[in-house]
Amino acid sequence: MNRDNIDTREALAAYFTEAPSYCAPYGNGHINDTFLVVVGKRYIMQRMNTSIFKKPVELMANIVGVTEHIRSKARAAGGDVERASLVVVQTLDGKDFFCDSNGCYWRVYDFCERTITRERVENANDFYTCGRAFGNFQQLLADYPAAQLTESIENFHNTPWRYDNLMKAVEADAVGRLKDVLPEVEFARARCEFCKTLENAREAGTLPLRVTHNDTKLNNILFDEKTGDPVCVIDLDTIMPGYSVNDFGDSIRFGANTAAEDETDLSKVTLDLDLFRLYAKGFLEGCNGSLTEKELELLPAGAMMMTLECGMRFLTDHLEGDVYFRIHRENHNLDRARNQFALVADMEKKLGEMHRIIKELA
Ligand code: ADP
Ligand code: GN1
Ligand code: MG
Repeated sequence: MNRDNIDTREALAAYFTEAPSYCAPYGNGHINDTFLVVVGKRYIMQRMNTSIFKKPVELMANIVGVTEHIRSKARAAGGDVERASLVVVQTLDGKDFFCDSNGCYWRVYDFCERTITRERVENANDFYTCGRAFGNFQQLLADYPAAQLTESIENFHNTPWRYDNLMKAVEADAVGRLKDVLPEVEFARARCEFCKTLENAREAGTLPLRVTHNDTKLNNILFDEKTGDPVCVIDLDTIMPGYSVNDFGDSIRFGANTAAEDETDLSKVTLDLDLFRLYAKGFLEGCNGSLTEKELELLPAGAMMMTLECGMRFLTDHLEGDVYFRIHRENHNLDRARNQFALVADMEKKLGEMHRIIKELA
């Protein structure tokens, strides 16, 4: 649904006694319906995507727990407590979320002031600091009790499961689009074995599960508008036990692509190895020596895995009629899938180079 047509009135009344002076769609997330609301000060109001996040109550408990954990660490370190993590605003009757009469779940965060979001890496150094921030984020959560977290999306980064899902969508061909995407399906099929790399390592006991962010896109980090330093990691919906190499990999997928995620001129899509190096340097520093030998060895695979998996998810959604990711034009998910597969192909060529960089940095 177009965000302009979403009825925000009930939710606004649940949170504010006054009418807002401003309320409009905001940001470029693919999943939730995000609004910027001004009632005296600025807020981010989101209608949670409950067809994707099926347990919104537990999800909000995850977010409250994790944000408080991060804030207490910022407090102990004498950091910028106010902006260290998202601040969940309560409803007028003291709840962390609101369910409207249509069964839609809403939440409100304080707007993290004096920050900006970036859709692309504009300055190489920003990507280094972004790596540090995501590496450090993982460190901050290293002692978070994983048993207290509800898995917000099952099998989220289970790549073999994503592969099987793609094959089911191929089989069903629900909206008749298969005929136009046969080369893309073949591309995925040829990498069926590779999809199992991380799950195999996990089963062999060599790859540890950690509490990870799982959606480490550049636009899920807020940068200080003056200094450019990362201030706050956002989009905490997918914090779950996961693999460090996937958090590393998803940032590379999005930020070290020389083109935007949906660029249709595939000649522009390549892996920027300088950006790869900068992010890796920051991430390793942020992780502060906590990664095992095996994790270090699998960082390049993590980058390829997240890119291939994301491509397969876009392709699946295209075949299923665009029911998951928000699209802005016809064939948008197909464009995204082709783009991700082009990046995988380039990463495959640069795999040796990626390994050399990691070895050098570690
Ligand atoms: P999605 O899951 O749809 O990606 P996000 O939670 O990432 O939703 O929010 C979408 C965008 O809204 C972000 O990329 C960012 O630009 C902006 N945003 C979200 N929360 C805040 C906040 N607390 N302060 C400022 N901007 C925010
Ligand atoms: C979605 O929510 P957003 O836009 O930050 C998706 C990620 C994908 C990404 C691709 C919950 O991220 O997994 O990698 O799009 N989030 C969810 O851009 O599915
Ligand atoms: Mg987001």
